[in-house]
Amino acid sequence: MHPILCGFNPDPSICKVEDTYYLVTSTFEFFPGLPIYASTDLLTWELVSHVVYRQDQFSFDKMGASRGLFAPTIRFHKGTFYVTVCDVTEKGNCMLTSTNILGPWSDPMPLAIEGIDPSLFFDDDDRCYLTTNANVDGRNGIALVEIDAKTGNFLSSPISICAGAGGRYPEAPHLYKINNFYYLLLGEGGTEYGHCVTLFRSNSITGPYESSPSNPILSHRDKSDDPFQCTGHADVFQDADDVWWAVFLATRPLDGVLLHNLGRETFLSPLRWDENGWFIIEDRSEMQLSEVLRTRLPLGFDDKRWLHCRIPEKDAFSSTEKPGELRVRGNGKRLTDDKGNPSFAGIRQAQHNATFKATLKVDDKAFEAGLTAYYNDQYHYALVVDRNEQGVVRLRSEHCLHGILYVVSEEVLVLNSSDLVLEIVCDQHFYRFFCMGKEMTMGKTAALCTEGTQTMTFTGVLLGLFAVQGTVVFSDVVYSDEISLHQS
Ligand code: 6LW
Repeated sequence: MHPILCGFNPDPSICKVEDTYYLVTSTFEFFPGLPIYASTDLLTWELVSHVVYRQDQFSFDKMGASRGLFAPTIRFHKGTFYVTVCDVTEKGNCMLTSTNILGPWSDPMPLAIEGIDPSLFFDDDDRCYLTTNANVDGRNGIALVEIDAKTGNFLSSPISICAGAGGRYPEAPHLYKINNFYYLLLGEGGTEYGHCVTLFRSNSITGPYESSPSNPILSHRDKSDDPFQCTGHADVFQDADDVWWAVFLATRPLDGVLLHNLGRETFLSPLRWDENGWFIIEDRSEMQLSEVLRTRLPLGFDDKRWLHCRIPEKDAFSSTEKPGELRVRGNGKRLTDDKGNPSFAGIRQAQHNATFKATLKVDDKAFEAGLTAYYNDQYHYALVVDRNEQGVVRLRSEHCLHGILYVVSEEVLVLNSSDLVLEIVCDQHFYRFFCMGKEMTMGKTAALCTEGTQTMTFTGVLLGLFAVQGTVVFSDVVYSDEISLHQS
């Protein structure tokens, strides 16, 4: 197994159309939502579009940290792409469709059942079934219901088909029909260190489902020394040579400690079938990375990888006449806001060793703007440049931990140039912030890890830029990362 989408890319789901694989992952409160990655070789992935890119598809404004859009599933049937997802903040389970992977995507159509992780399965007779984690008649587990694929309307009553193999939170159900068996794949054990993948099968879609003798068919819950942890939430598929694979999520914790800051990432591993028609997910941890996984590119502002916290105000980000320059307008909203739309844009931190650099132009108007290592509104570090009405420019280091904002340092800047080069350098131990090559502050990497957050969170660190007040121009933005040797 090895990562194919590094950094915050959890809950992968995949489908193949002709020669191309399409993969979607969860994005929670971040916008645009539900990225679609495309590949023809399973190693090289390009972010080609997003399922959620319009203001009117979901109400992002009230999506708190790690709420919003959970666990999409992508399927293709007879010319149409279907993405099912749960908006845990407002709309619940719903479905979006498009005949073109690049869109336009429909508005969400409601799927009238509570629970999370909705997934579609099209049977040989074209009937469409929804499976989801749900509580039906007091039985918690996986529910099945036939739906009208055009509208999402239910054509039957939901029934409970599986309670899992004994782990807590049976979820992430995916149904497949292979050699006349219906196979049901689940995530169980919670998305943390007890996470696993389990498998069931039946001759009939409605069950009874028999548990695989090999369950769990993938788990690192007893492998605390493995560099990859929390393996679970899988989707399986067949490649052009009829070889079966799984995509699933896993984490890469910091060296020697079960803490992870990069979020849950997407991994790939082949299936191994046995003579009784059961499969497991091959479990050999390796870092097989193509060069393209590593990013050392200056970032254009039309790069699809930029993420915002909720939907930014119209015109918060605009290009200037000069290529490579971005104008960012602050609206008074801060990185600490748990609602609304701070003027923030970030890139997934994809490796433990990474840098993010940008030049901020200090002109003669008041503003407040800077760079941030942002886990969420309650956990982030920032280097803030603040110019007041009198023209005094201050440089401030902020640490926000457990929702408490500390100003760690503040000093008046004597400017030799109007172009301030700001940089974040990350490793396993620290996020270090630099201004014109001088180190200004550092924060512990361990403090921006999922395990330390006081509410349950599911995301990963983004490295980015922001403006709070005034309008500023950023240029020469570069993100780069490096694989540490022990994993190559
Ligand atoms: C998602 C569930 C899970 O809904 O985590 O690991 C939840 N699995 O399937 C949030 O990503």
